Amino acid sequence: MRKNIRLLLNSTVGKLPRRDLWSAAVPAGATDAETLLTRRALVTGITGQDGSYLAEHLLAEGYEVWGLVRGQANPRVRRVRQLLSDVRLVRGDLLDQGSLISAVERVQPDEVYNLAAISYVPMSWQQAELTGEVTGLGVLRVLEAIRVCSGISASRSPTTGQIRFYQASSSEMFGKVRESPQTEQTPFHPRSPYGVAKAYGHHLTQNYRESYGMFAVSGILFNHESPRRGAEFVTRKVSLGVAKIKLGFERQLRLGNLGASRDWGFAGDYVRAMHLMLERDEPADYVVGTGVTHGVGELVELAFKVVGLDWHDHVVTDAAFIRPAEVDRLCANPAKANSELGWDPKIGFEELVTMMVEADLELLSVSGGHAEDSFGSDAW
Ligand code: NAP
Ligand code: G4F
Repeated sequence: MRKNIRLLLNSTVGKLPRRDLWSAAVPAGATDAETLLTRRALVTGITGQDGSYLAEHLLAEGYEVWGLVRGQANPRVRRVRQLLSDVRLVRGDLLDQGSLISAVERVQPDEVYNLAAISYVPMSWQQAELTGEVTGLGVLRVLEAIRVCSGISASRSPTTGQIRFYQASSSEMFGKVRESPQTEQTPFHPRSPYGVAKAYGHHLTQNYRESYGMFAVSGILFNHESPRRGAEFVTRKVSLGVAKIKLGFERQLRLGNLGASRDWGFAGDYVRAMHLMLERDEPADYVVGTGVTHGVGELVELAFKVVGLDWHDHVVTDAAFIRPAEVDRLCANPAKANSELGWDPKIGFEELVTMMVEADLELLSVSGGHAEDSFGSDAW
């Protein structure tokens, strides 16, 4: 296991590639130049839920964190600047190969976390080609940027100083599940253009590892939520809906399939697993989830219970939210992450739902019922 070491280096090793410096022994008399080295991470998807938690985690671990941001006037960038003030920003878009090469060249990262995606499953039917471009081919473009900037080719293997790569794979790849619970070996049967695009990114990450010897890994993460979750996802839609009803701003909550089940965990726990994967001596893929599954109906019942209301009085099912093809039930077997990474989730389902409802009650009380900014009030 690598350590997050800070080395005091003299000028003779100051010219080595950054990654080599981590494994270099501190030479005698190393204190004279006193160059303090910090590991450097580039995070795509920094404006999203996971990007925010990962950035906080890496900063706390002593990293220099850079976030890739896109667009001419992306409103979420201002929020990142204000609230993750220690994160440095670099422009780039997963649709634009040149921008990714420039970003990797500029940042010279030790680690790249590719969290950027079109991540809302229903949107992937409405904009299937765009989803394929961003969520699928975007992975290829990030890997190519790393490969080109590192000078890796079929005939030139990476050195010990290579950039490590994390890909945000998804339990949506299991789709119509072949077995339960799902492990790293469970075959994929994706049920949406999003799931298909993620499966492409997953296989490509394995392929770059096998073809070029790159340290490239995928975390197959099951659903993870928080007060920073986008308002379009069911947990946040429910926590916001419950808070609005409790505070008298709304009377009804319209939902789709209450019969589906998910393995829901807390996003703050899951970003620790991402980092641990890049700390390993050998690259490998890991399933990350709690191993416990709950129905959407259960989620709804619990969230209303937190504020002392009966969900039957407020929830309406609406065919508009039913998907063309559904993933009925997901449940992780996180045994490998547990034994090899020493990873465990700390926050359970009840605590998570209560945290989200309470955060939205506070957010809406302060804002007078408005939640255009879909992030909750916890430090955002
Ligand atoms: P999220 O909140 O939806 O964030 C997605 C991020 O992708 C945003 O920062 C967005 O930036 C960025 N993005 C979208 N299109 C882009 C493009 N063309 N170029 C550059 N950036 C772009 O997602 P999340 O919940 O944090 O999830 C992070 C990753 O994990 C995603 O890849 C998701 O598919 C995957 N995942 C999530 C879960 C989960 O339960 N949360 C489970 C498994 C896997 P803008 O602000 O510019 O739009
Ligand atoms: O919260 P969801 O939209 O999440 P979904 O589709 O499971 O995808 C999330 O988790 C994946 C990991 O498995 C990620 F890869 C992906 O990026 C995303 O973060 O829906 C959960 C369930 C579904 O079965 C859906 O049909 O809730 C059901 N549902 C019922 N009513 C609803 C609604 N989902 C949404 N978004 N809105 C509803 O009104």
